[in-house]
Amino acid sequence: MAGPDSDPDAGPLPDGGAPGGDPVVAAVFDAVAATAPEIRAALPGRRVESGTENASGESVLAGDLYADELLGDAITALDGVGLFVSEERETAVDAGGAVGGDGTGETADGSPYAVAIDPLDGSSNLRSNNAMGTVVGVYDAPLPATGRDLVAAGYVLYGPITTMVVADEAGVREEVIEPDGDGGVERSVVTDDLRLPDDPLVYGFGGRVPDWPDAFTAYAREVEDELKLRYGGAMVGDVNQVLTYGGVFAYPALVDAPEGKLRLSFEANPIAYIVERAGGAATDGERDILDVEPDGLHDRVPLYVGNEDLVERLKAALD
Ligand code: AHM
Ligand code: MG
Repeated sequence: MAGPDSDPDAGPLPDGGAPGGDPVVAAVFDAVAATAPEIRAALPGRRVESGTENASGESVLAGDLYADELLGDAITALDGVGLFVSEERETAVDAGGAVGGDGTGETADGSPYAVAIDPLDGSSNLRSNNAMGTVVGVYDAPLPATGRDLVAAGYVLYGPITTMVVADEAGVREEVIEPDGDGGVERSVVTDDLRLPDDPLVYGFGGRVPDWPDAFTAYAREVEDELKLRYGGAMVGDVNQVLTYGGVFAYPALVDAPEGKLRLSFEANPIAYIVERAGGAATDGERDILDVEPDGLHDRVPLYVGNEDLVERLKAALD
C-alpha cells in the first residue's frame, strides 16, 4: 500500500465516491466515513463492558454499542438500503424499501441493498489501546447470503490515523479520513488501485497453538520460517498489514471449534471480497469464502486470507 502522499494523482474525493460510482454504495461509505471521527472521539470513555452479550455470546463493550447505534441510525436512513444487520444485533433491521415486514430480510422485489456491519471489530483492543475498526459489506440480496452477492465491501481502521479501504467491482481504494473542523470530514485518497505486494512479508494467526489442528500447526511452522509475525488481535488491523506488506492472515478452525471464531456475514465475506479485489485469495480451508453458504446471520467460518500462493499452500496443507 502506498503512503498517504505517494500518489501524485491522489487528492480529495469528488462528491459520492465509490470507485464504481453506484450511488447507494457511495452513500453507505459516505455515511461510514462521516461517523468515523465521532466513533473515534467516543472511544476513550467507552472502554468498559456494557453488561450485555451479543448474538455470538460475547461480552459487549460500551464502545461496541455506541458504534452500532451510530452506524445503524446513519445506514438505515439511506435511500436504497432495505436491510441492516450488525454483529451486535440478534436480528435484521428492516430499513425500509422493499424489504418484507418479518425482519428476516426477505426482499419483496430484490431491489434494495442489505448492509452488514461489524461496528467495532477487535474491540477487546480498546482496553489495551490497540488498533480496531469497522467492517462493512453491501449485499444485493436478502441476508444471510453468500459473499457472491456482495457489490462492495470496506473497513475503517482506527490506527494512529483513521483510514478507510473500500472495494467494489472497479477496484480497491484507500482513503485517510480526518475531521474537517466544521462537523464534517475531509477524505483524501491514498490510492485507488490498492494491490497486494507480490513478495509477502508478514503473517498473523489467531487462537492458541494448542487449539490448532496439527495440519494448521505444520503450515504455521513453515510460514514462520519465511515471514515475520504481525498479530495485533483485530482482524481489520491484521488484514491491513497483509494488504500493505503482503502475507497471510488466519483465524483458523480450532480442534474444539471447527467453525473458528469469525463471522461469515460481518467479517469473513467483506474481508475476502476486499482481498480478492486486491489480487489475493480467501478460503475456509476448502472453498472460496465467497462461496460459503450460510445457514444463519451469525454463522462463523474459519478464515485464511492473503497472497494467493500462501493460501493455496494452506489449502494443500489442510487437505
Ligand atoms: P470482535 O468482532 O468481537 O472484536 O471479534 C473478532 C476479533 C477479530 O478482530 C480478531 O481477529 C479476533 O477476534 C481475535 O481473537 P483472539 O483474541 O482470540 O485472538
Ligand atoms: Mg469482529
